[in-house]
Amino acid sequence: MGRLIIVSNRVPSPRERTQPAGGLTVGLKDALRGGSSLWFGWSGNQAETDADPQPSFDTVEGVTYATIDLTARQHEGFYQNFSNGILWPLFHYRVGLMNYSRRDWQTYLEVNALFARCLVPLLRPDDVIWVHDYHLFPLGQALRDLGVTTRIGFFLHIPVPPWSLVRSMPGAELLLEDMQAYDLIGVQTDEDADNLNQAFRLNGLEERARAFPIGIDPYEFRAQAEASVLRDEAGRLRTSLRGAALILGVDRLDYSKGLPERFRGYEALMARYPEHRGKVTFLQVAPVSRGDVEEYRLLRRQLDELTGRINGAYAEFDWTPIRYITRPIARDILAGFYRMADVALITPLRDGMNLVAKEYVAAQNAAAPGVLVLSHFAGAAPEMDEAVLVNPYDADEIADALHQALTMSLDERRQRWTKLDEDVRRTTAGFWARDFLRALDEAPPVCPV
Ligand code: GDG
Repeated sequence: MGRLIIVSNRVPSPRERTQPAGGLTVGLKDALRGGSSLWFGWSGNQAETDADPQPSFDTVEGVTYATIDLTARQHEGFYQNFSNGILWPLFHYRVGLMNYSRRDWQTYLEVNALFARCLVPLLRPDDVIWVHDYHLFPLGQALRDLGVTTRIGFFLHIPVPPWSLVRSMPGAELLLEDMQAYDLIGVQTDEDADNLNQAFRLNGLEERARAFPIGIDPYEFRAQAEASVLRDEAGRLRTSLRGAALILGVDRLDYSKGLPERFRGYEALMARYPEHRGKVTFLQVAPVSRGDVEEYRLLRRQLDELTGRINGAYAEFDWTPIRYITRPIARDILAGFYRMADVALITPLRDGMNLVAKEYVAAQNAAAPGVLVLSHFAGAAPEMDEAVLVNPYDADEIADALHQALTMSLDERRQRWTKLDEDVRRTTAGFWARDFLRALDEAPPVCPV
């Protein structure tokens, strides 16, 4: 059997155990364990010259991690400007936030070609290649241009809007054409697959997209949550709540996560359901990401203001409605907070999947589970219709959902949670990776042997 080659922009550092494990890392853990395999991507470090970098290698538990450095110019054009400043907002339906520039498009293509040139010498003829995410749309074609004929699959972790919106980006047709180099394209939901296939069709291209919803490792997360509620930090949180119900939000500080809308929803709960004042605390953990980008600075200012306004209006001398933290919290502490939370409030305006929703379900105590309030626009929503689903743009709907969750009977909570938990345990990260790789193996090859 050939090796599995994973390519992603960032490569998880195999020796840094404290790093939070995303769905990608967890899902691939199983797939990578099988035999010898290689994970290729950017090191996170800066190269000094424009000459092609030499990959650095590190092998841990049978997996070889090969990484290359990028220059400051490449990093800025490819990663910050094109990937995060153009593709990220566009694919999250926020075309107004897209800052398009042709120069960044050129750098994006240049770095994808560089990835291909550095990867090709490491490949063997029977390898299977799996490319991840929007940073690397053109990589498959760049590899084919260098003569790679093995199977290449692609998985997109973010949503896909309809073609009428995607085409606002100059050159979108070219991206689609490049994607024809992949034997199979995985996306998170049926809606994403329909949108991408429609885009292919309207451009006279072959439909290659299928939904493979990503999952978590629920057993590992549950164990972590069970251990974590026994820690000192969980005890301190419990004591500080003084009997108040806990509503928890956990998101990277990103405009796709609907944080200002969520805070306004909580504000509407305070205003319209005064019986909850003093009896509930909303804890929002939102570690700062991409802090050097203007849109993210604005978002942070908006949240600072909203938190101040809501706390100023409703706090008592011995109670604060919102606790808002912009630093990350270690995973083995956070897992216990999930288990303690009576309600998880997860209301992205758009999200590829949203693993926090699945982690919350996995962390619950079966005897007294909490309630998941989830946005219709999370990729997780179609699978999780036992959650209380909300339109995140409607503050009053969020308030009603919170009231419903806070007053829900134990019977109903258990019924809803049992179904959610069954699903989370069935569609794990390991299942996702195996399912995709099997489909890739069976897909009609772009380069028949
Ligand atoms: C992309 C797509 C898709 C968050 N805060 C802390 C922390 N986290 C952890 C969570 C969870 C992960 O980060 C976030 O996962 P998401 O799925 O919510 O979001 P993205 O990072 O945007 O990921 C997304 C995903 O890819 C997989 O395909 O679901 O839609 O955007 O695991 O627990 N972890 C720690 N401290 C924090 O403060 N330790």
